[in-house]
Amino acid sequence: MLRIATPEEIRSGKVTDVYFARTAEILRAKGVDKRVRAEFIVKGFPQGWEWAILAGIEEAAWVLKDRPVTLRAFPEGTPFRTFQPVIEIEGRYLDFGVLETALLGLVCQASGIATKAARCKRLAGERGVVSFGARRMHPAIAPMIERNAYIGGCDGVAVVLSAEMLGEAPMGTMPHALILLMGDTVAATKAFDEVVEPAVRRVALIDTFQDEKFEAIRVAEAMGKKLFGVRLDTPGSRRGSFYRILEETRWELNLRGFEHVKLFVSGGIDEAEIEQLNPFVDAYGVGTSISNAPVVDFAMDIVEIDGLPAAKRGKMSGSKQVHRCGRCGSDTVLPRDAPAPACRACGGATEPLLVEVVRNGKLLGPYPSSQEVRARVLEALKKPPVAGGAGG
Ligand code: PCP
Repeated sequence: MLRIATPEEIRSGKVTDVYFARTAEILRAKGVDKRVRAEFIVKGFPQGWEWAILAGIEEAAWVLKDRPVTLRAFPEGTPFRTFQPVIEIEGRYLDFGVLETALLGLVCQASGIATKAARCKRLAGERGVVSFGARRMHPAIAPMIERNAYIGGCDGVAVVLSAEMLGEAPMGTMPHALILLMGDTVAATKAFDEVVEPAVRRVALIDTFQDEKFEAIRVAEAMGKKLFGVRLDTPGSRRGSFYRILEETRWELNLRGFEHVKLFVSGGIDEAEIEQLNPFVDAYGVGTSISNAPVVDFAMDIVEIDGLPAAKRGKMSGSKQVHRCGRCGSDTVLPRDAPAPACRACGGATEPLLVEVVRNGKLLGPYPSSQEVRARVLEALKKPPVAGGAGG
């Protein structure tokens, strides 16, 4: 058996920390049934990040669907900063409190993956970034991981089911297994070319048996214009300077007229490697660093009870709205019903970011496609996301 919760078990509130279940039991026994507003904020990002990309909203909305609650959130794929209420749930506590564990899990992990993908894509620029990390995580959540990698900015995902759910073609080259079983890099590449549909780009893996430079030349000479690229997944024990290996491979290919052959690298790629290898790389396969991205540490906190401001120590009470300047990206946090302000930093017009996604259990659609969310993220990445302060 697979030790996974079903979607219905999650929606029913069974994936909950027991103290929430006991809280509901106590409140029911004592007849305490109050309306609350609860907001999600982050006090600090992992690894010194200055912003994060909000993700997991679509799934959170699905979990809340059909409960008499209202969900307001920043649009999925919006960059945000610490101490900003990016999600607010309004309803009777007994109608959603037991879902806190599941809701936090959805947005914490999704936002971490989307943010890491966005950071990698931002550094890679026009170079490709493909999600290769499903193999590091439980397969039941591969589509979730790769969906968030994709909306964060990855150009494609490797897993067949993930790609199918995104409405994209899966992306991949060839594994070492193919070359080992065919016995030779050129033989494997030719077999790939003979068997796989022509729409798939021919990218030969060139680190299996011999030196990358000589394998690249050999496969380029054998394939000519048909060869789209070569992938270097050089083992760590052989890398020495990966930068120099790439530089040399590029040089030798160019010298022989194979300028068209792209260089694709994978294995242990993270932000630092992207920055370092960019001069020679056309596309990255990024695995663990995206699929195992640090989570964004959201907390869900009550800020209003029966219409009155109420919050624990260290939290600002009351329902809020976040107004983002369309010109400079600065944010101003105000009480929910305060009029929209001009930007405090530059005087520009602001837009409210918290919008209703679920109203009284009804999903307010249509929900943007993954492609639309990804486009929003890529647009935001063109300038430093959320340039201004959090306001408040
Ligand atoms: C790639 C590489 C890494 C995988 C992808 C992701 O696999 O070897 O192990 O890398 P990361 O998690 O370090 O970012 P392949 O080269 O396709 O591996 P193999 O052919 O050996 O299965």
